[in-house]
Amino acid sequence: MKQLVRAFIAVIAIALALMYVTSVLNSEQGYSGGNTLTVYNWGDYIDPELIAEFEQETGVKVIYQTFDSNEAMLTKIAQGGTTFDIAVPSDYAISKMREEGLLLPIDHSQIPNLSHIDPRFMDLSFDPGNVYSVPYFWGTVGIVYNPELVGGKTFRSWNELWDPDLRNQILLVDGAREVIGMGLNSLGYSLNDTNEEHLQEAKRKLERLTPNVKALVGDEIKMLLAGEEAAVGLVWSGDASEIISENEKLDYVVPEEGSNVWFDNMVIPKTARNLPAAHAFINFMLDPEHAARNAEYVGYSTPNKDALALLPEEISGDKRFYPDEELLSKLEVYDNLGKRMLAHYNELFLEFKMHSK
Ligand code: SPD
Repeated sequence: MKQLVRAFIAVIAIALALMYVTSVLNSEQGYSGGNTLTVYNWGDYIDPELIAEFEQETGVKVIYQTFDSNEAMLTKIAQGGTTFDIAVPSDYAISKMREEGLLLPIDHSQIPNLSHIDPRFMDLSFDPGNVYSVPYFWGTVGIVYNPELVGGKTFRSWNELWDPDLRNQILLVDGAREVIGMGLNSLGYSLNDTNEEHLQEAKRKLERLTPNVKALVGDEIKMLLAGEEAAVGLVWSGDASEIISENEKLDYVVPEEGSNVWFDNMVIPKTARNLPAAHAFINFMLDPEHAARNAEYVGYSTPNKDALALLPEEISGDKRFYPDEELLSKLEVYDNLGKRMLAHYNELFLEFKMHSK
């Protein structure tokens, strides 16, 4: 019995010694949350080799989870019980998270690579001074189409989506702001409109689009359009760029009535456990060589001016995905419309989805 007790004490002593050594090593590296970093990002939105390189360089193990809409991400972080160190919300969602106290300030002194970001993408209205967020990717919302499947037709206006010849030919990105915004823009209203009559008018107009809607989809939209399963899509520009690189017959246009310009930024949620690793990850992703590889891999537009300079001219010079100031000045950023109005947009979108089934 005594032997058993001695053996038990020895095991406990070894375990405690190991825990002590690990904690000393971790604190020397400054990683108070253990040697892990939990990243919460959109699906298909990072080159996985960069994650592996970050792990190798820092010794930090990355736990990677994905979401498919700002709304899903917001709900998950707000309800608690998560330990995300990094998340990648869009503009209006960043503003909402700031307002709800869900973000931690970013220590700029730990992000020297911030100097590579084009000043045009800094200090935007959803996060003045970039206190809580750092640019990751940006883009527009528009129409991707396959001229061969629509009799050689090209698109200039949102209203062309209502053409009866497009019956069951349109795929829509499964996003409340994108779909309701498109409905509002097609009527000449702002995609941030909160006038109830305008919203009901957009709702009725969108209901008339349903015979043309084949489905509302997530990341599969790229595979379906490149594979010619549908002729037309309402998409984010980065997805259009990826689709076109798979199938060069397709083209992308931002409609003349106006559309959305959006910004996805990295943030550190209140749930973070490993602040040094979170800052190290942001800085790593902002390194121009890493940011350029990431942009080439995912197909989205980089806000990193020194990464842009490393990209082939066929990417950096493509006005469809790096639009000029003239087009940008006609586009709107989604506003944070406040809790009640955002919930109303989501309701209208859900009703539209029910109608589309
Ligand atoms: N598959 C990556 C999708 C990222 C899209 N972010 C755009 C959000 C616009 N509000």
